[in-house]
Amino acid sequence: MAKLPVTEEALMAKFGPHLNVAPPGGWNAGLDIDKEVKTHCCFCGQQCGIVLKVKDNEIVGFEPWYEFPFNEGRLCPKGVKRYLQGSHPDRLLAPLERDESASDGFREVEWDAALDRVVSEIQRIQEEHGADSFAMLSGVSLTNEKSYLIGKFARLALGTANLDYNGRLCMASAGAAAKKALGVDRAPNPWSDIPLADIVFIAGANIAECAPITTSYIWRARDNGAKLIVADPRVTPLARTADVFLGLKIGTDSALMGTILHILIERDWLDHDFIEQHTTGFDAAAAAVREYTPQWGAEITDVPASRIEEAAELWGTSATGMLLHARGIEHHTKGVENVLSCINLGLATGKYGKPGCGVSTITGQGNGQGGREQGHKCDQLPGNRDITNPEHREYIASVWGVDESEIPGKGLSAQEIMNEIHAGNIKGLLSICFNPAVSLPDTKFTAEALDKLEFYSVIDFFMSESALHADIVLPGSLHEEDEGTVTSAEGRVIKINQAVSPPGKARKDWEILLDIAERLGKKSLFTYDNTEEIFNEMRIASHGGTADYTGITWQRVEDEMGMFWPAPEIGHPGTPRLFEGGKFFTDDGRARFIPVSYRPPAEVVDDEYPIWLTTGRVISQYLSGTQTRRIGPLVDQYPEPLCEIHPNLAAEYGISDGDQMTVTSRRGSMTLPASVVSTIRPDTLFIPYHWAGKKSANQLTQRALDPVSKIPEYKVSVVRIEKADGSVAVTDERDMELTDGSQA
Ligand SMILES: Nc1nc2c(c(=O)[nH]1)N[C@H]1C(S)=C(S)[C@@H](COP(=O)(O)OP(=O)(O)OC[C@H]3O[C@@H](n4cnc5c(=O)[nH]c(N)nc54)[C@H](O)[C@@H]3O)O[C@H]1N2
Ligand SMILES: Nc1nc2c(c(=O)[nH]1)N[C@H]1C(S)=C(S)[C@@H](COP(=O)(O)OP(=O)(O)OC[C@H]3O[C@@H](n4cnc5c(=O)[nH]c(N)nc54)[C@H](O)[C@@H]3O)O[C@H]1N2
Ligand code: SF4
Ligand SMILES: [Mo]
Repeated sequence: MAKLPVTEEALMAKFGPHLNVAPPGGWNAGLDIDKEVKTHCCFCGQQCGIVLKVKDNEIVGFEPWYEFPFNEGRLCPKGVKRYLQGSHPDRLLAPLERDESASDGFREVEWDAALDRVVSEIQRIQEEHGADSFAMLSGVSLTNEKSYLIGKFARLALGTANLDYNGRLCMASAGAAAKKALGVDRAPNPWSDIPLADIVFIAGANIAECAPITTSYIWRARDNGAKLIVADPRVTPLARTADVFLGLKIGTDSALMGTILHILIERDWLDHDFIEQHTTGFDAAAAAVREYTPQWGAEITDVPASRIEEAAELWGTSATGMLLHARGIEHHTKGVENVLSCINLGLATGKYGKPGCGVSTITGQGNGQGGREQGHKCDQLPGNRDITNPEHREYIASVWGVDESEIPGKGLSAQEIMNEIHAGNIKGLLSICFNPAVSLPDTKFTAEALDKLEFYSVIDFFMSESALHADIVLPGSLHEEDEGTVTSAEGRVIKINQAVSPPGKARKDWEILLDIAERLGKKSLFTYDNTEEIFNEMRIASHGGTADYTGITWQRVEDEMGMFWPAPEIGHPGTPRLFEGGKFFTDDGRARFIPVSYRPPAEVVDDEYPIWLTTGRVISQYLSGTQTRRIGPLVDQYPEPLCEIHPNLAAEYGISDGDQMTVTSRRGSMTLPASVVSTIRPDTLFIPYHWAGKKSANQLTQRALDPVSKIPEYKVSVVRIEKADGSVAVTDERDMELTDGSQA
């Protein structure tokens, strides 16, 4: 049964996205303000410091926060415009219940009625189909406190094993690889080490657009004489300045890194002392790349052999170096192997535990780091503990005051949950801070799955595309409407401060969860009066785990403008640089080389689908776009998805810049304007994924998963293309009515 009772147009007219172009009260609002609040940007994992200006419980502007050490006042376009999401006309102000007879599909209900319905549906479904038939999905734009609370809530209040989070789509490959090889999942070095590196190697990361403030660290390294290597199928803004650009074929990173390891071994650009004293498994890793000659590497990756040799020489002969990678190498069915192949390069040359060294993922979401430690992953308990480990379970059970047997076992990962919903085995879902209708691969499949749910409830502050499928929508809190901590890409725990209170009948996310827990009869396990109490319990729960927050207090985080975990006891200074003295977090203290052999992606080009497609981001839009597609100046900067295509390929199909083109994969088809650029490989297209419906790149992507991290292969699909006639009807959000925000 399709659940949307009314037309897309009616829903959009009511719920947007509409655009906000000015603060409440107009542009003069900032002159006379009530207070300034030092906090952090609500978007990416850089977590730049920012000062929000508040008047009459509305955010009316911002100032740079120059003292905050990470960004020293700098902000990217999203940070500059973030304040326009507060007081937005689309803000959800009351609980909504699906109503087939309402013209826009939903009617407002009181909190009691909404929560009673949620709880009665949870109980009905679990009684009929078992506890695990009700699943929960969460997200890491949420604070550490909320992440921890959700892990406990799902296991003890819902009693389900099936809890997972949107980091599964993001850092899961990097995390799995780092834990395997190094015993811990965190950036090894703080960003202040980047300017100390002699070589900076960027693999599959569009730093200037997706981690914009990191760019300034790389400029500082350049000023100090560092060389730059970039591996990317596109000449990204930073790649334009690289000493060595490796414009590889998508899906071939482990072949590239394996070839570099082969060359390091052949030329003896190795740190033998480090390998001997601090690692195991070198011989097996070396054996795996024995045949990976530069010629072989060139054939697989389509990068000239001499250029791979140049990269190997720069990396192998530099005393210090940092390799920074992101989703470009991680969003693959071999995402974990790709990351391991990078870690092997760091270990082989001894680039760990020292200033200016380290192989590091660039964490994506705002709390992508902290959120992946506090136990809302399907296989995890707080402190980055393992839910299948009996000792770990016993410890967390003692903190929670329950019997170990009351904690469910390992559940399904995010995409697997959606697969089981589609198969009819999971019947109910509560999601918070996750927009699977846009962000999961194969959107047609996801929409079908959401419509099969017997009951679906969403906690969000805007009507996300997923929420349009919900039975009950609960208005939660924006970043600036609550306080708590997040942990930035560097591993720095920082404080989010509340600037305004939730408007209308909207409530803080954690209070909503506490109310549901109470109605499920679990009040005694969730007795927090404020989020600091949740944090303090989380510190105890993390004690003895790898992500140990014991010595981190809210007060110290504020006073010191952030603290790096681990801080295993009170008074501990925190740990900005991991692995000093070559001590890793594995049982024997040694890092593990893991052998990596190249294998092709899940889909490869053929006669029917002869062109590679990759997907990713642009600077002015953020993730599934629920927030940034509502902010006028950001939409102006990049209003709709464009398909990047090389001039040679475009010419082959008679496509000119701006022409509509149709891109078709085995999953679906979309028509969008071509952006003819010479900065992309001639055999590959790139489409940013921040839009919904007919503009969603995930109409084309596939559900193939990495067997270990369960991350989808967003970065490799195969497609065919054709020029479309110019008159394709697509709902264009820019046509929506503009507002100056004063109507909110
Ligand atoms: N503006 C903006 N910034 C963001 C976000 C956002 O949505 N918008 N999201 C945040 C989040 S959650 C994340 S995860 C990060 C993501 O940050 P990034 O990973 O840097 O961003 P992506 O655009 O997903 O992909 C990065 C690069 O991978 C390249 N690539 C594609 N396929 C391959 C391949 O097979 N091999 C290699 N080596 N490269 C490949 C693409 O060309 C692209 O330049 O950004 C964070 N910051
Ligand atoms: N094709 C393709 N698809 C991709 C990717 C790609 O590169 N290509 N990248 C993947 C990656 S790396 C990521 S991280 C995912 C992201 O995918 P999602 O996590 O689904 O994207 P978000 O836009 O962050 O969705 C979060 C939802 O939570 C809401 N929200 C944000 N903050 C809060 C909060 O504090 N409280 C509450 N209650 N709600 C909140 C937002 O309004 C939004 O509706 O997308 C993935 N999808
Ligand atoms: S770099 Fe990230 S955290 Fe900093 S302003 Fe931009 S989006 Fe916000
Ligand atoms: Mo991400």
